[in-house]
Amino acid sequence: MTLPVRNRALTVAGLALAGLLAGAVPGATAATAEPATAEPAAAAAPDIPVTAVKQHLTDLQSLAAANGGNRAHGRAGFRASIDFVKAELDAAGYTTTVQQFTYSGTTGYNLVADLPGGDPDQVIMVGSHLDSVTSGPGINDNGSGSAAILETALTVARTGHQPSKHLRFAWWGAEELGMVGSRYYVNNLPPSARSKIKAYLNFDMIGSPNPGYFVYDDDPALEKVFKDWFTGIGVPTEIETEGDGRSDHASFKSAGIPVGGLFTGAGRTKTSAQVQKWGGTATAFDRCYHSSCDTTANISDTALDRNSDAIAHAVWTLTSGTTTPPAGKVFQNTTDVPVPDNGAAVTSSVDVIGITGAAPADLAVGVDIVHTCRGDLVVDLVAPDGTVHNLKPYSPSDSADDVHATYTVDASSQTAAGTWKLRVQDRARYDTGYIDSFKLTFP
Ligand code: DTR
Ligand code: CA
Ligand code: ZN
Ligand code: ZN
Repeated sequence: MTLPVRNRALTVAGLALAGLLAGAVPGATAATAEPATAEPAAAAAPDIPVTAVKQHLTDLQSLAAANGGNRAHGRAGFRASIDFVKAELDAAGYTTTVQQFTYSGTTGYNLVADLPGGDPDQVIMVGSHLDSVTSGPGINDNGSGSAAILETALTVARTGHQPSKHLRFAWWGAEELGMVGSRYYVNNLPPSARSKIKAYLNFDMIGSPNPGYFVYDDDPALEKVFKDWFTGIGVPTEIETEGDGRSDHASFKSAGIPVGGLFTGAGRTKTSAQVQKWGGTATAFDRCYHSSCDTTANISDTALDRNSDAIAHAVWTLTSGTTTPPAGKVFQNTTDVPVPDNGAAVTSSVDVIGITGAAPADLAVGVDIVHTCRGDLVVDLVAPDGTVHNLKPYSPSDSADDVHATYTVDASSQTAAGTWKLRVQDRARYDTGYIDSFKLTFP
């Protein structure tokens, strides 16, 4: 069935967050159908003093030392860490909740802290896992992220920052066992609460002693907030390629929530090109990863300071600005899928949850395919009920490369919730490529 399809090639800029960013970040390229309304720029975030962040690390290390040498799931050191962070936040006026779960027979905990106020229908979440491995105190992994977001939360309270959106922080349990705590949190969120979370920012290992500066590339709009900040301080960044699925942002991403974050590297070796870019040595970013030497001596103060300030910038930017709802709810799959040359069709899928009723008559279908001679390709959107919307026909005369487009599809006769698939088939020999990303944006 061929449908009227308008191919609007837009720069992919995280449409769902455009409404959050358009007025808040000067110069943000908000790729939306409507011109962004003029909004006051976000107030600049205050500096986060790295000395205060390091003091939290010292406190966490002391807690490990007093409780068997670690802060691991199920151990006394982890519960002591939860109690320590909770006490700081309670004193600062946050509404805190300790969520309990069980994993491998032992009790685990998540600490969630809400800043009173802000639009309850637009929640910006900031999280880090607080647990360590059993071999040591886990100061870079992940005291660094935990301490940085704690000091950011305390700075928000201390400065009396009143964000227009609701700000929520979380310290996860049992990440080292497979993102157990954050997955428990997301899975136990009612769909109505889940859909209110407009962004989740994850910080896991942000003070590595031989640091790289990596930005998660899962959501383009969130990626831009961080990249622009680092550009502003003259620090080059790279996209984070080691982490897909390897920290707590995966729990949120799999629920269709836009995610972003920062990372300074773990056990991998810094390349000579990266040494040229960032300094340091062509050795592991963190030679004490998951080791007993992951102590307060295993921290780059410069990296911890820069990343703490970048977190504050993102929090101020994303929670300020208009109270209008964001442009839409995005479901995206960025896993690369090779397209067999002149072969069987392949698919990339997204699970749409938290949206009831029919899909819209103007469903935005973002397609990114890297492929020489795109004319070889037939591209379809397959709805959960099997209905096929042809997005791009086989067009042998079109020898240009790649498909970077947003199609508008009338999907109003299909139900929104369910698994939607982008189906791609290469109908001619010799040119090859892969599906780079597939995105659905619901108004
Ligand atoms: N899994 C994390 C460390 C880690 C490895 N790669 C990434 C990428 C992005 C964030 C974290 C990580 C841990 O051991 O806690
Ligand atoms: Ca700072
Ligand atoms: Zn970690
Ligand atoms: Zn770890």
